[in-house]
Amino acid sequence: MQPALHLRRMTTLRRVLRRRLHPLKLLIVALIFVTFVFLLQWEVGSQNQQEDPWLKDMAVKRDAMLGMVMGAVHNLRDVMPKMQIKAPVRQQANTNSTVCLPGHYTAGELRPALERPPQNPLAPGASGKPFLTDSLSPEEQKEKERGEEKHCFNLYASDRISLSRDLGADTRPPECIEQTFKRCPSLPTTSVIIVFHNEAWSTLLRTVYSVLHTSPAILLKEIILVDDASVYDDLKDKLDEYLKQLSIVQVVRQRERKGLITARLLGASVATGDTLTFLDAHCECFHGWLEPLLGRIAENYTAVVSPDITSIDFNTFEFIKPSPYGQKHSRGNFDWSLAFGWEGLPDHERQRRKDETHPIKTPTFAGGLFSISKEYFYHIGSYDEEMEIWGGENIEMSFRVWQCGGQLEIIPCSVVGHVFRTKSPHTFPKGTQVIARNQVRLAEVWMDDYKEIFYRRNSEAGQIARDRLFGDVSKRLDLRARLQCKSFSWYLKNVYPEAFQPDFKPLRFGSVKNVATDTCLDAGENNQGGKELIMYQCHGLGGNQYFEYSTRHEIRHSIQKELCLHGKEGTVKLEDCQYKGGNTFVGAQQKWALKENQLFYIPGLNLCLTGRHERPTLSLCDPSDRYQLWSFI
Ligand SMILES: [Mn+2]
Repeated sequence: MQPALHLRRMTTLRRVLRRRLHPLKLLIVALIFVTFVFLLQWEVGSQNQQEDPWLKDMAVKRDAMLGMVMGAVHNLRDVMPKMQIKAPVRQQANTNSTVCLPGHYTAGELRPALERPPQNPLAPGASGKPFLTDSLSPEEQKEKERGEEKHCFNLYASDRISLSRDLGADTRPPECIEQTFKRCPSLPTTSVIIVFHNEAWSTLLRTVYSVLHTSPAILLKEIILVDDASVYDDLKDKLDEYLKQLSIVQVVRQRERKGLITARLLGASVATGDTLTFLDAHCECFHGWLEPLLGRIAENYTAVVSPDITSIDFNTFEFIKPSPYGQKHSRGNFDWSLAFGWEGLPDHERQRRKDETHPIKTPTFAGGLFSISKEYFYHIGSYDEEMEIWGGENIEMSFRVWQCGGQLEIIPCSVVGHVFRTKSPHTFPKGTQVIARNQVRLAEVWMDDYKEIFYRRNSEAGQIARDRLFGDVSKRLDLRARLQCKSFSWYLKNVYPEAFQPDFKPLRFGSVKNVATDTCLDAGENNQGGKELIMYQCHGLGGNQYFEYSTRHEIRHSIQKELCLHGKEGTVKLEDCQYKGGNTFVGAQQKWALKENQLFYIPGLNLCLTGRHERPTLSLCDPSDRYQLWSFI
C-alpha cells in the first residue's frame, strides 16, 4: 500500500510541477520576444545613422545576439500553440531555371563576338577622330557632293574610314568602367535588329562590325539586318555574299517598302535571343555598351532601356566621346503637337540618381535605339501594325509602356553613336499625311480627352480624326483594356508632372485673322520666344498660326514651348508664358481682353494689337480702325 501511494503522489507532483513549469516557459518565451522586438526597433532606428567603427562593432555583436535569440525562438517555436498565421514563403521567381554560378562575370567571359583587328592609328577617322575632307581635288570634291546628295552625310569620309575603326580609350565615368554584372540571374542574350532602307554600304557595315567588336559573344545571339525594300544594287546579292563570312549576321527582306514598324516586327519574328536590341543602320557602339542595357533588363523585366545616344558628326564622322566626369543628361519629352524632344533632367530626377550607373527615367524615348525583353515586347503589344512607314511609333510606345506598367529608361553607361542628319534622304511614299494618321491612332488609343489638345494644334490630324480616316483601332483598345493600362492623366501626373497642361476648353482657338489685311498672325519660322511675330497668308493648318485665348486671358501659342503674346511699349513679341501652372500668375503684359469681340486689348498697357505695319504692333485703341480688328477662324 505504502509504496504504491508514494508512487502515486510522486506522479501527481510531477504533473503539478509540469503544469507549474508551463507558465514559466511562457514567461521565457515572452521575455525573448520582447528582446527580439527591441532589437528589431534598434535595427530600424540605426539604419540611417552613419557607420563608424564603434557602431559597426556594436552591429556585429548585435547581429550575433540576434542570431542567438532567433535560434532560441526557433527551438521554442514547437512548444507554442500554433495559432498564428505565418507569412507565406516567398516563391523564388522561376524565370531563370538554368543554373548560374555565383559572383560576377569576368572580362574573359565577356570577350567580344569578333576581336577587332589591329588598327592603324594614323588611318582616317582612327580612334573616333574627325576625318577632315576640306582640301580635295575637283574629282574628289565631286564624289563627296554625290555622296552627300544621296545620303545627307559625308559618304566620301565614311567610305575611307575603316569598317572596324576603334573609338579610342574608354572615357566613360569610372563607375561605368568598373561596373560588373552578376552571373545570377544571368545576363539575357540579345538579337540585334538593324532596319535599313537604301543605307550606304560603309555606314551599314561599320554598324555591323561595331556590334561584333563590342558585344560579348555569350550575349550576342545574332544580328538581323532587315532590308526595307532598298533599291541599291550593292545591298542585294553583294551584301548576301559578303555576309557569308559572318555567320552570326543574317538578312531578311521586305519586298515592298512598308517602313520601320513592319520591318522591325519582321526582324523580331525571326529573332532567337532573350531580348531584342534595335539599332539604326548608321551607328557605332562604344566600349561596354551592351552589358548595362541587358543588366537592367535582368534586374527588371519590364524596363525598356535606351543607351545614351551620342553624335557621330555627319560631316567628319567624329565620334563624340563621353566625358569621364559625367555629363548633363537629357531625357525625352513630347509637346502637344506630339513631336518628340529632349530636355534637361529635373532636379528630383538628378537627386534620385546616386551615380552614373543609375538609370534615368524618361517620359518618352527617341525610339531608334533600345533593348527590350522579347517576351515583354510582345506582352506589351509590340507595335501598332497599322501604323505606316515611320512617325509617331516612338511616342505611342512611350505612352503605352508607362501606362501599362513598364518603365522607359536611359542607361548612361551604355553609349552608342548615331549619325544625326539635318534632313532625311528618304522619300515618304504617301507624304506627311502618314505621320498625322499614325499620331491620330496613338491619340485615339492612349490619350483619352487630351487628344483634343493635339487635334486643335494639328488641323490635318483633327480632320483625320473627325472623318475617322485613321483605320480600325479596336485591337489596340482591346490591348489597353486587357493589360488594364492606366489613363493618360495618370501618366501626366506620375510620369511627366512637369508637362504644361493647356486648357481643355480654351475660350477661343485657331488662327487669328486680321480684318483689313486678310492675313494671319504667325509665329514665324523657328520662333523659340523673344522674337516678333509676322503676318502671313492664312493656311489653316495650325502649327505656326495656332493660337488660343486661354481661360486665364493669355493669347497662347503653345506648340513646342509655352509661348504667349507679350506686349511691351508698342511692340508685340512671343515670350515664355508667365503663367506656368502652380503658384505662378499672368502678368499685365500677357493679359488680354477681347473688346467687342474683335479688338485685342491689353488693359495693363491700355493698348490694342494692330496689323497696320509689316509686323504686328500695339497702338492706341480705335474700334473704327479695321487694322485693329481680329477674329479667330
Ligand atoms: Mn538614323
